[in-house]
Amino acid sequence: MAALQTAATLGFTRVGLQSARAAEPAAVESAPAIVVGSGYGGAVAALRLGQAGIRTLVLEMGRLWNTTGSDGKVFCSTLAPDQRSMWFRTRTEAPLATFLWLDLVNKDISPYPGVLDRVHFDAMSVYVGRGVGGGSLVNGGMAVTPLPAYFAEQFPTVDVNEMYGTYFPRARAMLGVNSVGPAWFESTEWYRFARTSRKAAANTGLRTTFVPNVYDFGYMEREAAGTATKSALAGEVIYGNNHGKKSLDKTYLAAALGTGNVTIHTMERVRSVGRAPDGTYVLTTDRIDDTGTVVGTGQYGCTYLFLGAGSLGTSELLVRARDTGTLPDLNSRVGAGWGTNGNTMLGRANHLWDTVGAHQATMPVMGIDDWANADNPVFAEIAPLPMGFEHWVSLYLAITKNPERASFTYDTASGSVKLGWSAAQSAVSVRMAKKLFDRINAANATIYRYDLFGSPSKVFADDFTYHPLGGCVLGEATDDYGRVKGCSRLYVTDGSLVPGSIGVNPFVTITALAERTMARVLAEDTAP
Ligand code: FAE
Repeated sequence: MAALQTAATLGFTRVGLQSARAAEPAAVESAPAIVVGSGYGGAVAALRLGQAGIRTLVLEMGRLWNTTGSDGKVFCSTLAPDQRSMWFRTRTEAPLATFLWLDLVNKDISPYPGVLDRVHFDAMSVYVGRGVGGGSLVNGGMAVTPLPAYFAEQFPTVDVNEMYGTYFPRARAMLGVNSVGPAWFESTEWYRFARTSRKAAANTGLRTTFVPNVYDFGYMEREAAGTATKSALAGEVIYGNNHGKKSLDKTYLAAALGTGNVTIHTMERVRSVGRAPDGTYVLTTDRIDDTGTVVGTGQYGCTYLFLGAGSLGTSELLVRARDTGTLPDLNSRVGAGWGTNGNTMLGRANHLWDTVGAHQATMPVMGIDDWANADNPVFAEIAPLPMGFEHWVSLYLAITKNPERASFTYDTASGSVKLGWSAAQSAVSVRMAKKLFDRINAANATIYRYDLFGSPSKVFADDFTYHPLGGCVLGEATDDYGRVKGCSRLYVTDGSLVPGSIGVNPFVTITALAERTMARVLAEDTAP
């Protein structure tokens, strides 16, 4: 695979087009195709365009994570965060705010384009990855294929057989999905926490299931044996993994650059999208430096525009474009259908004899699968809490079937895009998670932990999500293949296509849908 590099203008024609806006630079860099964002949707688009021989520029607002800091590492660990951890913050904002109600988790840091962002809206904040690879840099690597029946419920116009026969397998193969060895799982201290949660689930009569991951479990076993540098076994995850994880920069994006047709510009945030009189797309970007200062403005032109800026990024760009009139033909479903995938986090306190281990791998490999329970469908990921000491806490990220949806709207006064999600909508997820975990506590004579999420008695973290989904839902804001309605040659390939819920961790679905879109678009839309 080719090493990742960025090049300022490699492969692009600089043409002296008339600027669309007087205040902007006259020079416009043009490429046949532009991809905004380098997460799952963007990476699939870039690779398949590059393979088709189409010169493609990827614009990414975050950094390329390939240089080491003074500690010799590219990423910092979750237990000792520094400036590399979060996107322009003076203090980290980890999902677990406290431990024993003490502010032990978060640390002061200097502002820097760090790898994890927490985007705050009124009643919901959303964690996203920033950098070449998007969410793949910070996520837990859980590579879960949804149940066909639920996929079909969410995407009634998509051919399920084709998805499960072609696009899910293609996505999993490209992403490097593998599974923990069952024998090693049963014996290693690093997954004691998962076995303890499995026992509590079994005592309740609940089913658990192994969950595949993109972390290389062969590498992890070598970490445990002391023959490889520790990453998942050294507390690395939400601020990046220095080893072991097949993030997109090592899979799709490396292959995309290897085609010779793809270039990535980093630290360049697309601010607006419009159209020139000839129908080509015109993008304006802010170029930022390591202090976050805008040091320049870019203008780009393309024939084919692919939006892979994630549910938040793509929804924001399109809502703004519609409501400020730069793309007035976008329909009213742009910005709608957003949900949290029903995310709720919680902790349980185990009995003293049910230890979870001082040593915990950061990659989850097991979930409690109660999705088939029609009264209260929940899939709960058994999450690690690697504090480096025994704490008897079982942590979970519950994915509930919350039907609530919200919309993004453009606020003319501030020029910003708002999300209309309310606390009452999160309460629906909490009720469902509580119903399941009340059962688990009753069966095991255990209680919740009250000390993990800030305020004195907060049991359920209902104010953030890892799984923002929707905003440009397939078949509503777009046609059935991600072609944006009202704007020819404009495509969405990321999580904004998923209507707010998919029942499992979402990146395999996002990747497979992007593969499906690219196969169709390259066959039908880009032919000469
Ligand atoms: P994403 O990966 O978010 O990529 C969007 C990219 O666009 C980012 O690199 C942005 O910096 C960039 N961008 C945004 N706006 C602009 C702009 N205006 N101009 C230029 N660039 C822009 O989108 N999912 C799983 O399936 N399994 C897991 O175990 C899992 N764990 C997670 C843990 C954490 C802490 C987090 C935050 C997420 C987790 N997720 C997990 C969710 C998963 O990472 C997420 O669904 C995907 O990354 C979404 O993919 P997209 O392609 O939609």
